Amino acid sequence: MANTLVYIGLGANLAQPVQQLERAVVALQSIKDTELVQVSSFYGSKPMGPQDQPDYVNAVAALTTRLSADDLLTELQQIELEQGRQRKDERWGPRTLDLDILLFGDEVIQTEPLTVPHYGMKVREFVLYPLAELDLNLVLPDGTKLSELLTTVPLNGLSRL
Ligand code: ROI
Repeated sequence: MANTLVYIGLGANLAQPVQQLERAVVALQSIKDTELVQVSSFYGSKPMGPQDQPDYVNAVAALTTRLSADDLLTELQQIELEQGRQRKDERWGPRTLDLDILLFGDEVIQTEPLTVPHYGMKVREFVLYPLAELDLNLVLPDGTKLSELLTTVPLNGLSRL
């Protein structure tokens, strides 16, 4: 399979989130048939969803992979589980580690486990600003420019750590 450029969103708000993300970055480097290309700064962000949970630490990583999107998802879920993620997590509740496939090349995927581009990415400051650090000229599969999204999505307290 050819190499695909993939963007992954990283998020954590429990059990020392900065360390969770640092550990996750190391784990990303050991995924088979995959190379870590770039990691954004880490950002502090206000919780989207229920407010009675700690602030998040978020980042975005770029990978190239020869895996399929499904196989990459399996690898990412394995890393989440190794870092104590409880799969029964309430929807939009706190988590030790969340790894989301934001973009998988320019593919549009709508299967049971996987929606790519990530359904929330266009409105989430904690995705868009770290992504812009990696490639401000990024264009989504539907033609939307990242630089345009940034003008419509405020920082909402997002801060580079
Ligand atoms: N809020 C922030 N700030 N960062 C996240 O990564 C994040 N992830 C989630 C929900 C619960 C929607 N809120 C979040 O899954």
